[in-house]
Amino acid sequence: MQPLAKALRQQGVDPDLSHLIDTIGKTCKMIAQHLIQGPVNKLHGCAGTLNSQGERQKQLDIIANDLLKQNLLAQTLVSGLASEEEEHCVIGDPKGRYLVVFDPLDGSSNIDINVSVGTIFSILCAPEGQIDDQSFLQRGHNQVAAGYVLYGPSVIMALTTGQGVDMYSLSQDGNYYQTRHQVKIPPHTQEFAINMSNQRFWDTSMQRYIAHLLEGEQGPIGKRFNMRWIASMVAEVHRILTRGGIFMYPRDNRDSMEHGKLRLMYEGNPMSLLVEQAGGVSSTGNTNIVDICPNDIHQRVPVILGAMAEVKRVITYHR
Ligand code: AHM
Ligand code: MG
Repeated sequence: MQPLAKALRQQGVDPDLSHLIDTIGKTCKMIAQHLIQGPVNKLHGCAGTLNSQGERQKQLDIIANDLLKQNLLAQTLVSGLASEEEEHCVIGDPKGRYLVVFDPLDGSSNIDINVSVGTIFSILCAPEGQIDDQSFLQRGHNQVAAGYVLYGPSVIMALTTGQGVDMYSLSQDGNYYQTRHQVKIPPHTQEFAINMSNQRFWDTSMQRYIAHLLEGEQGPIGKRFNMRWIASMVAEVHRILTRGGIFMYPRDNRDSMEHGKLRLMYEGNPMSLLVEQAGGVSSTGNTNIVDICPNDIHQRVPVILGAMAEVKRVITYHR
């Protein structure tokens, strides 16, 4: 099995970019240790603070954010970073080539029940001049690398540098080894993921699509579907990259949900690049997510991603 650094070298990835990915991998190893020690070190539960979007922060959200911030800002390669847990971008080295965007601990409502969570990251090239929030407002197509680290029974990094998707598992020797190469999402699926408790809030296109799925063999789609909902996007996308499926977090008519729940920069874009690089599709229902020109670093977006044929079917319901 190839270690991460060697695999990236063989793919011809820019050594600076590899170094940055390595730094993220090492930081995620530290985050994994904090997660393992969480109950013993009394790190479960809320921190008693809200993030800039008014969401309750968990203690481990803050620890993961601080570790990523500290380790990335120590790299002269990083000219700035944006995090789901920070109101504005944080400025790094003025000569740095890269911007790093991350959700330090996605699915953190799962921490206290010991269910999988993950770190999602996206790397962009830094534009010329002074870095501010505007510098990060680049389309998902611009990402030079994107991935996640899933903290489950194993710690696994899924990564794309625009040459397909590979997976690396953290070994007890402290290194990540390539355990899957050129992952592909089957175009057809019989497994969907959506939070069904929000059904009454969805728009009519989503209501109709899910109603038809639930009709199974007798319905217009003509096949039976299984459902999963982990409430941890990293775990859902990992399942889809591993055995296929479709994941949906649509917009709905509740207050503040008119653009969905998930964030374009921290969740939508990196996951969409991974899915597209694995042969899947990622859409809002109307637009490819990586085509969206962001207008705010914390912008939200409806997300429908996974098996190509199934996502295309959802798009036809939106028309
Ligand atoms: P978070 O970034 O605050 O953890 O929220 C994102 C998470 C996703 O991982 C997951 O798909 C979704 O929220 C679950 O939401 P819900 O609890 O509404 O089903
Ligand atoms: Mg998140």
